[in-house]
Amino acid sequence: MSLFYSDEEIQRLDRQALEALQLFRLKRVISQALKTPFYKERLGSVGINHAEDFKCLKDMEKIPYTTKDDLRDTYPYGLLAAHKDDVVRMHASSGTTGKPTVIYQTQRDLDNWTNLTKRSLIATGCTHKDVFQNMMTYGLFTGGIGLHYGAESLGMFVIPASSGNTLRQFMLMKDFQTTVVHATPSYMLHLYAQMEEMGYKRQDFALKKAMIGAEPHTEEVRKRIETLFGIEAYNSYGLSEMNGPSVAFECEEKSGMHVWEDGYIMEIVDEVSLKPISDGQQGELVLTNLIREATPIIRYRTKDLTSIIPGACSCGRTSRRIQRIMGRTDDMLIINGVNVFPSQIEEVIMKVPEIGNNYRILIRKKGTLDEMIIETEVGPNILTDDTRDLYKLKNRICEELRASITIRPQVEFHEPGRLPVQQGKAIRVIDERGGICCDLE
Ligand code: DLL
Repeated sequence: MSLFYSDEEIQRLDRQALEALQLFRLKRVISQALKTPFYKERLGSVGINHAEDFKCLKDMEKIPYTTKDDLRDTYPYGLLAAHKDDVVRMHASSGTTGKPTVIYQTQRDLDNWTNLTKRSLIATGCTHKDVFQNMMTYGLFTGGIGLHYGAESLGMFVIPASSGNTLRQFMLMKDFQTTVVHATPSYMLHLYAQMEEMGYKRQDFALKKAMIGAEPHTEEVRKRIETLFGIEAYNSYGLSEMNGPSVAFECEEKSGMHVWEDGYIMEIVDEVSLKPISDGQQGELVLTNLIREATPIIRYRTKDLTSIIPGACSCGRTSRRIQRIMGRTDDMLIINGVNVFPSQIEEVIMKVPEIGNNYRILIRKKGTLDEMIIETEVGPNILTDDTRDLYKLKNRICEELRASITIRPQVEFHEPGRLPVQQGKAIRVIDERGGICCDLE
């Protein structure tokens, strides 16, 4: 069986051919991994001392998981499997506590990643005729640089605007007639909220598409972005440990994100028992990078919760799709014993037309009990400042939240622009119970 395919062919391989390719690449990753003391010990503990000891994909199940702590414990060079002279770049996680998790890439690794980011942009219908304004942060974070090279390689006109400076973003969008933007969903909503105040209107722009990712967001937020700007928005998923963006991306069908399975092996496991679960069931996504030699990472526990969408996509690509990430195992809130994911709250409030584009969830102790306050900005659709009407609206939202999450939080309204906005990933949850501020990354 040939293992050399064009990029078009590789996205449409049947399962048998795809798995043969995955096995071939995985053996290569294992022989790289065995060059590091960490994996030599880990893989050795399950009898894998040479790549040849690994016979079939099913053998994966024997290999222990790799966690973020493993990456931190081996900082800085413990997982480097290439010669340092062959490394051309590093990236690091955006974590706010402890040591960063560092990933190294050789030129070949970067080329492989660029191929996937280019493929992702093509899957959303982008072409070399598009003007691509990249509003993701450039730097150690992978969002900016990651898609930058894919866009250039596709021949797009790239504006490396990076994040922040909203006024300049508008100017660039107008003067260069940007057709595609890349931003976090929260920044897209912030952009819209600022547009009028900064002297711009939708008609000034030629925008057609937005690539949105790097943070959890609901279908309601996507719809908002699409409606407000009159564009199509595509969900993009990735993490620095697996390179960055373009682990999974929506195609033009927008019915789940295709995991580029020639580049990554995905498993979905029960987040408690860590046993594999069947398609359609929600669990933790575990990923193995098949296309990186400098930093091999096998069976990485992402902590991201999703499920595999059964069946084929009508676009014809055979790489399987996952549902949008509904949260992380570590961002589940426990409020007076009830489990709540921030995405459940977003889903409810973003459906309310009177609610603006920014919100946050505050949790604190009141006596011995937990108290949850949802702070939202009001939007331009609010037709009243009559306190009775506002009270009724709050009440309605509280009831809808209770129906969804079974607890009744307080809701507080703020003037547009009052709640803080982050340049990178949105901080939606302020948990004051332990004085910890947890972001939604
Ligand atoms: O956020 C890489 C990226 C950049 C993805 C630009 C997409 C676009 P990290 O900073 O390492 O990498 O954060 C990774 O962010 O484990 C998820 O929890 C979250 N995340 C990323 N994309 C999505 C998404 C980049 N589309 C962590 N939906 C991941 C939900 C996302 N969560």
